[in-house]
Amino acid sequence: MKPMTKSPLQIARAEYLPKIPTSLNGDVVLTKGADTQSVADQAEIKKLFPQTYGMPLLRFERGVKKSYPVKNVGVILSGGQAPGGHNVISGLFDGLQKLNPENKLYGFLGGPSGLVEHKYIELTKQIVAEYRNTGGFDIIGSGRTKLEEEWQFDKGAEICKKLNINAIVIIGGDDSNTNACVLAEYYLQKNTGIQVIGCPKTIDGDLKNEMIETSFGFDTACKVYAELIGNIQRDASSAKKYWHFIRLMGRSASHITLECALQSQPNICIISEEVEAKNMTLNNIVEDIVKVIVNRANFGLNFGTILIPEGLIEFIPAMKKLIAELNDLLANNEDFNSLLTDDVKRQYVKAMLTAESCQFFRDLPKGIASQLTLDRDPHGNVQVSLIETEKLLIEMVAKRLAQLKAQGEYKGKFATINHFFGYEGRCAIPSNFDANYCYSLGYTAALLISEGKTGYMSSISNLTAPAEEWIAGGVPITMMMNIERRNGVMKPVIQKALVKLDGEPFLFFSKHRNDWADENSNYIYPGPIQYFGPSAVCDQPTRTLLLEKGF
Ligand code: FBP
Repeated sequence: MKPMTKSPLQIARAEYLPKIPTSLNGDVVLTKGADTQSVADQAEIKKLFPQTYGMPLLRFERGVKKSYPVKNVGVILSGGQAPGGHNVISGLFDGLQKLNPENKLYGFLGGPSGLVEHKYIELTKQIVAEYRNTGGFDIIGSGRTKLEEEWQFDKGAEICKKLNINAIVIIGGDDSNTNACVLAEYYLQKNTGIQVIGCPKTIDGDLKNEMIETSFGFDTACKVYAELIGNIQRDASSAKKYWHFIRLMGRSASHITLECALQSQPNICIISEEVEAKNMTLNNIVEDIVKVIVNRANFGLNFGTILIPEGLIEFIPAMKKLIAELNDLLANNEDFNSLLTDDVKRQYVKAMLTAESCQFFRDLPKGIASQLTLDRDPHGNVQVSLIETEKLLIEMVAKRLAQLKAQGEYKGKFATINHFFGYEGRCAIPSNFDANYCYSLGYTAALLISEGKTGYMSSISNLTAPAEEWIAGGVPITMMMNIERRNGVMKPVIQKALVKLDGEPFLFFSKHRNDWADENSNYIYPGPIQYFGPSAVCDQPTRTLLLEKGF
């Protein structure tokens, strides 16, 4: 037997032809909808974006043949990986080729810094072919450099001029698309002739609104995590000896955790947005968990699953205050950075905090306290993916159960295993949904560029219908904006979508969670993503999307 260079699935997947809306399957015509307004702070946003504010919604429909001007395009992958990024690029490449075979596509390397530092490659048919329907962002790499300063925009314009690039596509989350909008406005004001188009990416699922139904990657990542949770639940109910504390990625919003709960029906699932709304303390959360553990123990069930969103700690009021103080304290603090050991760092921090935060910091397990003082991300925020909240909860729950045992109120056994699922799903082979969605987003971006549009986000809607019935178009990015305080400064930004506590996905969950917590087994085992087979198995969108659309 020869060593393999590709798995059988990789080979089969390379041949997959993404499904696209029927309207894109031939010649198209662009129709304009109503003029738009930003979601809030209209007067301020209009003032900041005089050229791109208020543009109409756009939609592509079946039309007649038309010739399009030559366009050279540069594409950037920005931020964390999300399954389907390569298909956005394949769709963009194919769209550009179809609209005018002389069009060229360049990829800026390593994220937004590639544009500023003039690092790029030309994306050819052969290169793109290697990456069709694959996970990852390795075709050109990604990065978290923020594009927000004029000198960066000017450096970008310089390379675009040199390569004769007419448009830039930024594939990113809310922050990257905010920057795309600022860039579009700047290039228009400076008359550079460079268009900017955004594409909604992030596994976190928090870039969504009335017009953008979901961000790409959320579907695949949640399906991967839900499979793993289901497998753990089967193991838990077979071995009957462990409580599994499972932390799930998602930075601040709990969409991933909620979706995984809807798919797998764990015994306990914490939703950060609810914790904040109810003003819950860490102890309240621990008490809720303990109640379920004690009840199940009364039925002889000393096992179960608990889902924890990675952003949880930032939604607990006292922790939020502590983190805000730490963020300020650690921002460019040379003294702190020169300290050598964790112990010395903790002592230094304690001396600088307010009395209330200092007490809270002291009560935390040492490991967690140290993790809170780790390096911040480029936006100055704590890197929540590095904080092991699941271990914090295990420690606190164990303490409380020991007290109850001493009082004779708990007779069970508490053995635990902790997990963190994040990186396992970010580069997974995209599900059919994400493969089709991403390809359609890229293809639509090519159309928007060829139509001369700028400041738009590529949009595909009607996503709970079969792909053929999806609707392709463009949404002005200014429409999604409002003014928010970021790092102490009021800024125009795309509104981040948190879990809505009056939204159908959360309401469904809260209606059923008590049944999932009790002594009867209600686990669901979603199994691995299926790429080939019946549509009911292979093409289902997320439960979140289905519930939001009234299914
Ligand atoms: P994006 O918002 O850039 O898509 O990234 C999302 C995410 O996967 C979060 O869920 C997670 O907290 C973060 O990236 C981790 O980032 P990194 O891998 O850079 O540490």
